[in-house]
Amino acid sequence: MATFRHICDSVAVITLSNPPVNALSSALIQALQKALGEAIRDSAVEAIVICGDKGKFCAGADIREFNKPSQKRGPHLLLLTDLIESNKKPVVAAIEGVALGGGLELALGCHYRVAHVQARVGLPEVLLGILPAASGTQRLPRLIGIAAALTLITTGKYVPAREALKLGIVDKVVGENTVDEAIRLAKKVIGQPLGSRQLSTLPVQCPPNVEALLAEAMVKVKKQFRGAQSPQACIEAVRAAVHLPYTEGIKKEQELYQFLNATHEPRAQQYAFFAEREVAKWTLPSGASWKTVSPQPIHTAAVIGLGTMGSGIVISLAKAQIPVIALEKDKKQLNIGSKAVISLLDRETLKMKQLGHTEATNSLGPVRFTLDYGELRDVDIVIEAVFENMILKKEIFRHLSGICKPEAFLCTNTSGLDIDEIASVTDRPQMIVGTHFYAPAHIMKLLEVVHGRYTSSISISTAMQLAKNLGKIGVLVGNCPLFVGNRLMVLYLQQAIFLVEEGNKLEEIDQTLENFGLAMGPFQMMDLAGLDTLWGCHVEHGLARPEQSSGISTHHHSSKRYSQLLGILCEKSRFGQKSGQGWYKYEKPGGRKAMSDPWLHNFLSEYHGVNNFKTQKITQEKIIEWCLYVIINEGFKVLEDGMASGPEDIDVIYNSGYGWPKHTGGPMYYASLVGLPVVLTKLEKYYEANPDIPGLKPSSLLKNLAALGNPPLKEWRALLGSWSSKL
Ligand code: 3H9
Repeated sequence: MATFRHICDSVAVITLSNPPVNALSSALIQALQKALGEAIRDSAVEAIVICGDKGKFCAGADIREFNKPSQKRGPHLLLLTDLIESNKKPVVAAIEGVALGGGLELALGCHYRVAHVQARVGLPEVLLGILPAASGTQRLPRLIGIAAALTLITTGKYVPAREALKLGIVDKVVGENTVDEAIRLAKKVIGQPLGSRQLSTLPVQCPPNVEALLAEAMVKVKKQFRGAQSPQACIEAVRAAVHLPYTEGIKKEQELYQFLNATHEPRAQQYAFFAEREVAKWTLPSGASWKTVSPQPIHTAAVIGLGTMGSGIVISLAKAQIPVIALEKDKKQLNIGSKAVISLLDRETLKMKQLGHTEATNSLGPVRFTLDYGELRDVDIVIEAVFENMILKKEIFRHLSGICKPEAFLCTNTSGLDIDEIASVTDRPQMIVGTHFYAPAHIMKLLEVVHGRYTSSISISTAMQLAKNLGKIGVLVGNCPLFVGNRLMVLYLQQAIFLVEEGNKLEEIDQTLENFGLAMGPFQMMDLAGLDTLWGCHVEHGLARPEQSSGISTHHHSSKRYSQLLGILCEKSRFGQKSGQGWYKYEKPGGRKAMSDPWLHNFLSEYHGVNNFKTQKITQEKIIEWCLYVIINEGFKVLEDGMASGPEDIDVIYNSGYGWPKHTGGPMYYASLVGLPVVLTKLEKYYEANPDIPGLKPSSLLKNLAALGNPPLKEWRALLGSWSSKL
């Protein structure tokens, strides 16, 4: 790992080299400082170009070093950016691949920036619980203005080169030979004054309403990243750029950085970052793993069923340039489905064009609609996305067995049905995989890849690679009822319903959990998912009784507590957003804006009276424990059952599929943050008072780990040798 320099005429080229992404480790910063010093001192050198090895400029500070004590981290990148900027010889950044975080800050210290057309730039520090602390919050606003800088710094958005050019972040975009072009530019500007290129010396161009702009940004981030501190700190740092000279602004930036570092957020977010990458490194008990088993190429695909899920899956495949055949059962459904797909494709094409992807012109190319199963004969993969009904799914898979080529993988998008039962009717059980997409499937990042008893390692490898190709995070889980995500979720939703039965206001429950950081409270989430779908799921998985009897107390069976509320609301045609009323009311069927519904409140007070429920209003703190600790507890049970490889898998599922706040790391990380003994004690207390709710019964794994104190999450697996994945 080093930087090296060579002289091309009078230009020194310094190459950052630290595979795989040229992250700025302390060693690399040190080497860069040394190479710069040499180039500055060398009288034969009149200009300098900084580029990255292997087509990647730099992905920023080395995140793996963040937990090192700061005095051991070597020279600070901030000083280096000042050294570059104050240098009398022009310095040009040649940006290929990425210039992210500290990588972009380094480039902003340079006098000029040339980018390859496919490069992306951004300041994603906020997504790691910190802020750009090598002058990014001070230099970027001076370069592109307050409004654009605020957006980039508070969202962590990656900007493609063409957009970066429009914003003024880079000076030139080239289709090839980025380094050569940077050398050309460097030669051209030798001897020219650099004053206007030294960003730290420039004034910040402020619109007259700058305070209103900052206040608006604050309101937005408080809503969007509820409970997270780094977006707010980012805004404070930009405010400093507005009101203070550069050196004072830098002091404020450093102060805010230290403040954030003293909170749990950076460690939680950085854990979440690495967890996302860890889950791709799957291993099966047989020893087969991502390293040893190659995926089969997927050149063509088919999707069966063009409802909400199927349409989204078609779009996902089309976006990944995989030609797809979309099949429906009859003309009417095909007509409805194809219209939905075409309108989604048009929207995606427009979005891509706005992002500067000119090649996204013929978005309809890869999709073909059909009623004829015969057309699926030669596809490499079929993804079934029909209604959640085992008989129907078996019929389809039996049919596919007879039609598809023997090498075709057959996947089901079931959200919880038994993969083995589906596989049992096929001629190739080893090639049956669960691919559980999340709605809307073309947007949500998560893909649960479900491993059935017969699924081969090649099938797993192929499905995991497909997830990657679709730009998703594939998480491998076992074939248990509802798999992992929904297995935990139904218990959480049930807890929330129990609270309403005890007289707590559903709006308060939603608000409390949203304040904790969840993207949506449980009742709004249920309305979005559809109460009829959830009711069916609750009945199917033993969380409710199938028989319905409005108003009559049927909330216990075999000493297990149930709630029939979902079913009662469905009886009254309150299915959630789609029917315009559910737990909330909406402006129209399909509306999104949830409004408190007086009818529901009257109904609930009658319901309490008839059923004689004991009223138990609880505090916000208890709402959080009561609802979230069942997720954690069931997470431990999933690990105990070997249905997920590790706590990271559960956290990634929740962060990317259920709107869990990443600044707490995920439910399992959050448990270690609260302390396992604390979580255990609370669960024991709640279970003692509610022995009729099995979800509250502490898992043995949690008990064993809590008995060891609060061991770091990374050590859980080693501490409990007997716990092993049954994937
Ligand atoms: C920062 O810069 C702070 C500054 O303001 C200074 C403050 C003082 N460090 O994602 P991939 C690893 S904060 C260390 O699978 P892709 C990653 O773990 C930093 N390692 O590939 C993985 O390792 P492994 C701000 C890093 O092609 C491998 O590289 N920067 C870093 O899909 C490949 O990664 C960011 O937040 C890093 N900075 O995507 C950028 N980045 O093979 C974060 C990656 O062992 N990174 N690795 O699993 C990314 O967004 C993506 O990794 C990137 C590549 C787009 C670069």
